[in-house]
Amino acid sequence: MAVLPILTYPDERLRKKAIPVQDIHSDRIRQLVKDMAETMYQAHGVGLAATQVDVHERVVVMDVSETRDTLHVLINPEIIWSSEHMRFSEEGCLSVPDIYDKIERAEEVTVRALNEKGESFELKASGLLAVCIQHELDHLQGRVFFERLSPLKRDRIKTKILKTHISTRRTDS
Ligand code: K1U
Ligand code: ZN
Repeated sequence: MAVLPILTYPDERLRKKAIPVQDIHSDRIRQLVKDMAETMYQAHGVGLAATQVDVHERVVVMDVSETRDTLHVLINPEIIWSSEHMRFSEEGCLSVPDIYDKIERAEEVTVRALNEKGESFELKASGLLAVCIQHELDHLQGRVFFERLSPLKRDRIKTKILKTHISTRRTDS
């Protein structure tokens, strides 16, 4: 297994739209899932989308358990139902370090996906798991969480990140 480098905003590769996995039973996908899980656990995240490790196929791993022993693997996930009821909750992102804000999302969702064995399953989620599913599926669409904020808030965050990005690049050279 390997810990993979996580892309950070404003890397343009985070904007790429992921395509469905075709070769679900391949060693490549089996290894990708293992490496993504290791990367997520090592980064202390509750989720990770393949986009974040520069693989533009529809693969997500998640574990919102306190004991860190309940891994969910979602291949070719699609949200098939969202509650009308919305809820704000605090989000962060491994690809957008040090930025946190309250994002409004559906309180409950049902996702349909394939597991590592290629079997189809449905998962109805609420709470942190529902937030995580929506956050990760946004990544697969090339979207990061703060782009769901108002244009004013989004621009403030972008400016803050770009300032840090430019000053870090200056001190690197
Ligand atoms: O995709 C990512 O960048 C991972 C991200 C997913 C996330 C899920 C739900 C809410 C916010 C973000 C994280 O894992 S952020 C870090 C984290 O460990 C965490 C976030 C919320 C609650 C508990 C932990
Ligand atoms: Zn994220």
